[in-house]
Amino acid sequence: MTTTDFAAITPTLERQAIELPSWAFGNSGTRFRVFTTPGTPRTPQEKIADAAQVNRVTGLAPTVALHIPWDRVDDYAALRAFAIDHGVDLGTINSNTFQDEEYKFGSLASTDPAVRRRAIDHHFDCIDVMNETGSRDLKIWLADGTNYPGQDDIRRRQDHLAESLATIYERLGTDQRVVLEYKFFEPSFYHMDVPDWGTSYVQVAALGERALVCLDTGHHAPGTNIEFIVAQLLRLKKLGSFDFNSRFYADDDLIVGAADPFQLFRIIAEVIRGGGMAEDSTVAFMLDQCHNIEAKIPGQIRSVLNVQEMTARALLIDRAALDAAQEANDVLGANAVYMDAFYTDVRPLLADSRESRGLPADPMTAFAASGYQAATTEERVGGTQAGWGA
Ligand code: PSV
Ligand code: MN
Repeated sequence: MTTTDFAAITPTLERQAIELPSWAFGNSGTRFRVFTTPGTPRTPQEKIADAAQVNRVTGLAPTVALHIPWDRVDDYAALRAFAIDHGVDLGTINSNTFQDEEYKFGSLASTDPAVRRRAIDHHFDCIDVMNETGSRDLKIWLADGTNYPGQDDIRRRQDHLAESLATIYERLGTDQRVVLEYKFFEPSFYHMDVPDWGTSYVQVAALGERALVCLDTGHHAPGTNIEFIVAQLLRLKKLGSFDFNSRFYADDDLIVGAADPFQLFRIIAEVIRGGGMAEDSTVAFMLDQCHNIEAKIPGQIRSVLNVQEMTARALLIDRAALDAAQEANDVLGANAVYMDAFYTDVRPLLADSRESRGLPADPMTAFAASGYQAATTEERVGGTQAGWGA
């Protein structure tokens, strides 16, 4: 790769924005143990302050997603002002209908009309929050489903879901969108009411233009060709957003690009091919991760850098050469063009480009040297550390 090649992809790289989830800064774990970390935020403000550190050293993460009720505050306009003061803004609002007793048998798809009403009202509350935070996207992920064959009527639940979503959609402002996330299993194991992109697509297509699919990279069966789903959703103009993370086995929520950087490259290559990184693209890129054993702020810094690195590599695919090889059915030639881009080490040029924008060449080292971690550890004494679920 020449510096001229790199200069050609710089405008796209400079536009790149990856939203951080507030919950990545709280404690998290498995059903075996949630380990705590000194200095973990206790409030939404402290989570936002930590997220702002990621943006300060990378310039890649200008917004923070909130989760309601985990990030409930009395004054959301004040929370937004706090965020802006720290150099970031608030982003997607995530609803939560999976932690109340009432939702044991589902929420928006529940058989019980009172439970559906409660879940719809919760989404209305989330839209009220969006109106105060200026958020564009409402993200819905549902734990709804069943554990046993015959437990409930699968077909009827789809109808309930459609009706509930339509009620929520109607309530959105004209510049607001809803993104519906799918997940193939867990916590329901026999069936999930939104298990796959097809179901999410069918449900959002019935709502209207401002209803789109959210693709969480960790929510597929092993071996699924996720880039194919990306291509199809972009083709259908229904790819709303990404929840990036990586997995070895299930919904591991590990650092994006850690388990399989080549898969991340292939996904981003397809995003670029489908116009998802064009200047007028409305596709939102977000992390949905938890840091169970590693330090959280560096974990998020590593994550956005992984996305940036694979984006740079994918942007370097020689499209003209690839097209020519594909048209000639030159199987190995086309594959070689694709792999050449994947094997390009973009790190030195990304470091230079960071420096030219007044950012540290090495964000991981810069954060470690900043003293922020030691200062917050000393400062954040007492109170209750935030966790996945609080
Ligand atoms: C649960 O699987 C989950 O990780 C979903 O991916 C949501 O996006 C996230 O929680 C936050 O609600
Ligand atoms: Mn997710």
